[in-house]
Amino acid sequence: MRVVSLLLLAALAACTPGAPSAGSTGAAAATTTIDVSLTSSVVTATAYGSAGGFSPQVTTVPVGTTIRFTNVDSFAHTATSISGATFPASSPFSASALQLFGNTLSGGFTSGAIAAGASSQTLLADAPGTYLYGCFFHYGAPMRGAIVVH
Ligand SMILES: [Cu+2]
Repeated sequence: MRVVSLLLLAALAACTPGAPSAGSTGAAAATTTIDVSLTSSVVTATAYGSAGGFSPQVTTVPVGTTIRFTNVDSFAHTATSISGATFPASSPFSASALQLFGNTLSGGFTSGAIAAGASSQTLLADAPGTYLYGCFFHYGAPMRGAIVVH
């Protein structure tokens, strides 16, 4: 009986929660969360134009990071990519912003409508560059942000 107990303990120790899983290669990619909230928005001048509604408004991450948008507001928003180096004066979005698309920053993306309390798909910061995005519903608020990948 004593031997069986010791074996059981050894087996439990081998699968301690939080231990690196067998077969993992290198460090796991970090995930960065960008909070989405128009309610608590502070409009800020950035190198790309007025930003707001996302926190941080400019997110800087290394290549390989995973990005996720989490809606901490009480109503729906999107995070939708914008091409170009500065925020256009008027909304660049069409209704396609509401159809979830993309899983990399370089390929373009839209979360679709993220309900209150929900999160977007994850997006891989796959290539260096500056990636602008905004909210389909509140672009003019302004509700816009940038991700700088280095
Ligand atoms: Cu919005």
